Amino acid sequence: MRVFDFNSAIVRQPGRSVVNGLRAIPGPAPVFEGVVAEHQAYIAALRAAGVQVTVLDALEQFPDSIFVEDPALVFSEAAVLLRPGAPSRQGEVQELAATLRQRFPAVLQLKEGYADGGDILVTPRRVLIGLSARTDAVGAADLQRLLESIGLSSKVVTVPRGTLHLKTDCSLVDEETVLATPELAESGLLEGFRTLVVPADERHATNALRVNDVLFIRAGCPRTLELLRKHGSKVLPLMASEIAKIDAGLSCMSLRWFSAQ
Ligand code: CIR
Repeated sequence: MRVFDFNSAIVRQPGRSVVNGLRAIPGPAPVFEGVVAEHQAYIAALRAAGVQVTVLDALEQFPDSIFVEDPALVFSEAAVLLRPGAPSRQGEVQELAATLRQRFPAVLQLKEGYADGGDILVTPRRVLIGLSARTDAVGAADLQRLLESIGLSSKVVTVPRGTLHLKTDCSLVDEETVLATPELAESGLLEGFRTLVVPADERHATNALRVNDVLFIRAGCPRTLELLRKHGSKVLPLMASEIAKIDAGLSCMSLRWFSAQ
């Protein structure tokens, strides 16, 4: 089974508070109805790709809770409750716990430090854990220990300064290939992978999402689309301009896994 073979996913409806989601640089707030439209199209794309999607209710008290990828990490054999680095997001973990306990044979829990799911890139060889403003060395070490307990090897890398998450700057395209920003491609961090480098003016295209045979990418990135098509990827452009106003992309809106049950 490939690391991007999925038949199950969890997403969470955006609350009206999503317009107050965290962002690194001040700017216009997203329009709620626009976020809802992007989210609905995303769910439809997951379903069309063959994934059964569980849609959780909105949580108004957590503006960023639509980004379910950050408080947890899931594999077929276990889920891991993480410790998000942003104080306003830490309560999202408990809001996911019961749903994960119903669906996974084991639910592990990060005990110390901080780690966001956006900093974790699962590749066929190993799991890459990015150190960032949200994931620290203590959290990364604790996560490595938990991953080892379920038979997964991992490597800790350092995300370029100013990048929110590791996966803000890269995504797995296929078993051997990663889509990356010029800086990440040059950093040596993706050693062993073929890199497809997005043009500098389309760097927001790097947070793509491979689901079974389809690669979801940000709409409005024509040169990246061409690059990926030339590479042989089956690409599905999806709108993400509203969620991008709160620093989000395509991977962050779901937790995905292959359930043998
Ligand atoms: C945050 O800053 O936490 C949210 N506004 C965006 C989270 C995006 N998550 C992700 O890419 N995994």
